[in-house]
Amino acid sequence: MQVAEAVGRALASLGVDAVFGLLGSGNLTFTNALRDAGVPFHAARHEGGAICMADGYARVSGRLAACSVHQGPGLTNTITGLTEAAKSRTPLLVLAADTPAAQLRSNFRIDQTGLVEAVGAVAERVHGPETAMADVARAVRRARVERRAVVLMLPLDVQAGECAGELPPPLPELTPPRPGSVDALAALLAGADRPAIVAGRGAVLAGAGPPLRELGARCGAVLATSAVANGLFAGDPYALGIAGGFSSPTAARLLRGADVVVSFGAALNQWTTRHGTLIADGTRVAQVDLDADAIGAHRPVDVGVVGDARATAEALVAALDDHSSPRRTAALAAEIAAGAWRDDPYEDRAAPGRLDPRTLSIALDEMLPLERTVVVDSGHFMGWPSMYLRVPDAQGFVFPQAFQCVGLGLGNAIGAALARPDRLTVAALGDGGLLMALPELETLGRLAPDLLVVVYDDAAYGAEVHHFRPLGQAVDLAQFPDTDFAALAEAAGCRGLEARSVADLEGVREWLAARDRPLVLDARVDPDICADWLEEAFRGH
Ligand SMILES: Cc1ncc(C[n+]2csc(CCOP(=O)(O)OP(=O)(O)O)c2C)c(N)n1
Ligand SMILES: [Mg+2]
Repeated sequence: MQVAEAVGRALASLGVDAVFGLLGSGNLTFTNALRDAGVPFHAARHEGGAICMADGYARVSGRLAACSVHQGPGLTNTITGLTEAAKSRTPLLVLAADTPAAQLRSNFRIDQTGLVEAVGAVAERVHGPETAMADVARAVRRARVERRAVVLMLPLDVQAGECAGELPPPLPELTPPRPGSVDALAALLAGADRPAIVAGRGAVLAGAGPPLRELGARCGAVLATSAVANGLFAGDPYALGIAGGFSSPTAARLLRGADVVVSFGAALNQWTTRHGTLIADGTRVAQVDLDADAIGAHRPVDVGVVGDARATAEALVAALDDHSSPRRTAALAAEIAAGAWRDDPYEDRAAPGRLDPRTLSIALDEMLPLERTVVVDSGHFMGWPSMYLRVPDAQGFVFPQAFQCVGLGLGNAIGAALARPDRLTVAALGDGGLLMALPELETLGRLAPDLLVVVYDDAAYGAEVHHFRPLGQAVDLAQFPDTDFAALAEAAGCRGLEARSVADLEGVREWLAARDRPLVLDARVDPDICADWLEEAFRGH
């Protein structure tokens, strides 16, 4: 059998669940083989969109997604989204054709390995017909076990070779190293008066939600997440939501009041701690992470445990008394329940013909079904959907911000929507972010997943305007004439709706009843309303 075909079949049998990509001569044969083996292929219009779709699909489904690209430019077009996936530790595969080693003068030739390693992805390769199946198995295993974005290079001459197509026998399942001892951490929690647990992406990837909830009950902790892990503790009466710039005043106060803070798979970086201000002086801090070098990287910690978040949480549950802690009182639960963002009073400051982004977000939160996946792009607007749109669980929130890159939201949302067709996907984008991802508007119209795009449209790179205007700098280079997103949407086969008032949002309600095509809601927000968290975020610059 041809290597290309055998590779496609092998990837399907190793659990690749969906493939996103853009076809060229170098990746057509193995992609066809994958499709023939029953793995659905979704065509993007730019490889930069395809990689984001694979990322969003993987984040929401927890299954292995792949992105199939042509050699050379097909791969370079993925690099920004690949960087995000690598930094976010999304387990995924990029299947990249590659120029034959001997074709020194090919136009397509670049150092593909050097390129992807430079952005933190793992470079793997199908070395030859004899090793092809072992090479594929190794790439899949590294993506899964190491939780990494792996790029599997497939040189054209190797793809054209012949091989038997038999996979090596499966390796045993790996269990992450169990922490040698959690005694010090268990003692710290047992002795705490007001502990707080902060869970991050490592906890989501490990599936640590249930044991962390139980641990919280046993030690009496309040529960919070970093922004990327939003939703992990949804529904728990002692869950504060997001720790960091997006924390509600109540959440921030309770976090500052903690005497012990334990992070599970969260970096405790400037965002999660608001430049350290959410952790009061004298608070004892512990950190659990799979990577030793993540522990203490952003701030000093008193106790460090190298271990998987779920395994460590389970070990701690076993080490603590098997009854709920009296530290969790009804009064505390009531205080938390009353302290969500949506109950925080604010003054609607929108100019006529414009929406206050808070009013917009709250109205949408009430209108949209709770079974939803919220995907948030990067920009000044990004706090509003993160703070005001409730999510049902951690899979219901996609926050591709590890590279702090604008423009990844639409692709992530399309991938997320395909992974969870049972939920409405809500893509919260800025006008700048949507225009950056514009090729995928065609993909959105063509694939027509159950998806609502909300454009927080200030006709500007608002983050830059709000950052630099107060400093007395000219900001006109970051401001633009209005874009008619509703018309663009209709042209691409979606529905389009412009909203300048809460009354205009009735159109969303009408769309919800039909939901026949994706809707792009061009929400004309007041460009002069600046988010409080932004000032905080810029303090580090
Ligand atoms: C790829 C990329 N280019 C530039 C930036 C710098 N940047 C950060 S936010 C932002 C503005 C994004 O505009 P928009 O999507 O409209 O959101 P807004 O800030 O207006 O809410 C820019 C240009 C970035 N983070 N990523
Ligand atoms: Mg904008």
